[in-house]
Amino acid sequence: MAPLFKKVLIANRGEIALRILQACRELGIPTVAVHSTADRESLHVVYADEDVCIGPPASNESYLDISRLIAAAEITGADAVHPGYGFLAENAHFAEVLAECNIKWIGPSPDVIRRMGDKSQARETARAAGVPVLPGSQEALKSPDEALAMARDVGFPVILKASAGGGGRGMRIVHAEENLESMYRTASEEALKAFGDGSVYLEKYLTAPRHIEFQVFGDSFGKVIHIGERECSVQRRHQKLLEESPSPALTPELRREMGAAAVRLAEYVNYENAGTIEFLLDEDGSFYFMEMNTRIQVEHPVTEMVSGLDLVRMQLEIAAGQPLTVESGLEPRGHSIECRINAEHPEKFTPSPGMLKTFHVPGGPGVRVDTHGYEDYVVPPYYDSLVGKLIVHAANRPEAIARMLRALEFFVVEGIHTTIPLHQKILRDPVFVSGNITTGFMTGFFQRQSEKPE
Ligand code: MV4
Repeated sequence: MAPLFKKVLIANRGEIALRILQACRELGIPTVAVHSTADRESLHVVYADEDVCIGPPASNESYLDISRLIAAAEITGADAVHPGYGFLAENAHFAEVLAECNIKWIGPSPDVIRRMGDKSQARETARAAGVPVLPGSQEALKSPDEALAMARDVGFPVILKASAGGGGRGMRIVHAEENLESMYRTASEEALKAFGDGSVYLEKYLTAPRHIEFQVFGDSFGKVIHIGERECSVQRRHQKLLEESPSPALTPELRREMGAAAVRLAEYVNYENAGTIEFLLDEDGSFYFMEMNTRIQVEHPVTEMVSGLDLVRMQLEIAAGQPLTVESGLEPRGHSIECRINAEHPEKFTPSPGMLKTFHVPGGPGVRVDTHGYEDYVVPPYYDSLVGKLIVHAANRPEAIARMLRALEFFVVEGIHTTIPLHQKILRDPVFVSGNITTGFMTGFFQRQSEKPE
């Protein structure tokens, strides 16, 4: 059979560029790597069939420069582009320009990207699709007075969120009326600075929810499925540290209910390709739509481990016009955990770029390492500090924790600091082990650590 595409250009770097390249290779699709001058020695460049240098280290002049990416696609004859995550993955304009150039975008339509990219509009879309949302504003707020009236209506605490945001920037939790006006102003200013859009909306704030997200897929024939959930409550400064699937909180009934809600929303917007629907799950079992991500995510491997599917391969197949061949409602097989291995100082959480003087990756049963790192590779200081992801799969959660502790011990990195020691402490934390993890987990974890007798 002819390959799905003539040539796929991978508009990304690091471990995800390598992950996409692996999927293309298995499907017999030739690949083009693009790279900045800082990434010449990166593995995605080494393994790609062709590579194009697209500019200096600064992302704005390389991985974020649409004209350079289009030029790279044109000179290599690529007929499709996979954006990975981050960079231009949720840039509707890039998707439009590619369409104009007759290059297939491996992702959802520009209209859906735009609609879900505005978080306040996404909330309204979820409500219209019959998916529960928290009490709050229907549209972006127009004034501090409107915010105050709305907050009184839903009751404190409330949370202000940037419409153009996501991931915590321009976000403020407000516990009392007297703080609302000033926090509204600072949230809006922060959003304007960060996203060029100062719009802010408001929701009732849940104090101890779980962050649970559903993997969805749609094909070009209108079929939409979900592939279960990921538990992502272990975050620090709105950066996920560790993810798992299934969530220890979900019963098969709740999984069916939340999965059906996720599918309903994706169907409502005629979603095509891979997407993620984020929910907050309250202690009483109620769940609420939070955001939709219109890309493949960093944590997709835990879904792959418990479903046995190759999500990147599915993205390529769908973009090439093939139908989905799996159904919703797969029971998760065993348990999977992912630890993000970041080049950063374990206590200060500041970046720790530099040369990997030793880089021994673990292996053995149920262990997967997604990384672009190797011995003597230099982690450049210009990009995200993720150097790899360690993923384990085992029969159940306790065995997955034990397997992850073993794999972390056998993951030897010298030359830079990493999050490996932090993960070892988290996996031994009694609250983590109990599975009773909420968005406040890391705050409580650091308190327990500081109280520990040494
Ligand atoms: C919330 C919330 C509670 N109630 N929204 C949104 C962006 C995300 N990174 C954090 N967000 C939250 N939105 C309402 N209405 C709590 C959080 C939140 C959180 C969510 C997941 C994991 C860690 C978190 C830490 C603080 C706040």
